[in-house]
Amino acid sequence: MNTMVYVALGANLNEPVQQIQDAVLALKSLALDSIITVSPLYRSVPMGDVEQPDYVNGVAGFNTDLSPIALLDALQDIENTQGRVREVRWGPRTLDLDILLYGQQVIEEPRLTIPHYGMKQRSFVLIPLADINPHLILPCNTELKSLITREMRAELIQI
Ligand code: ROI
Repeated sequence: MNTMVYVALGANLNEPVQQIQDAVLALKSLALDSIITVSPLYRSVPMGDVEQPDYVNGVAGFNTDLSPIALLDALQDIENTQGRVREVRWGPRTLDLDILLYGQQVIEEPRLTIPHYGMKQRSFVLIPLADINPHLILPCNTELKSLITREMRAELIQI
């Protein structure tokens, strides 16, 4: 079964733009016919209390036949290949790949919460997601665009 999935991309260490570009190439291997749509990339101020460099953020969308857990494993493999070490919670990272949406499924498992728990509050997720799918309706039936405020738009600088 093919499912449309959206993955958030984030990086703020070791050439973040390059990290994201490398991740996009790696994600192609998970996508049906290697076709993926990637949003513009944005520079964003770190969310959270840890002092750290600005982030580069974007979103990728693609069809895949991987199950949610197989997709999670594949994303963690890509993060690890690109040198991610799990250190400080909410601290800096070379690469963060989070599943935002897996079709219209709602999943609550120990390793996986979909839709991503913080996505509705995060400008650096909502705006690039709307760039690639402006008419998206979330599984809770909320229109994605309705969550994006003027303040959120002011937070991001397109690269
Ligand atoms: N802040 C921004 N701006 N972008 C991120 O991708 C990001 N990722 C995180 C935390 C530390 C919550 N802050 C972030 O995991």
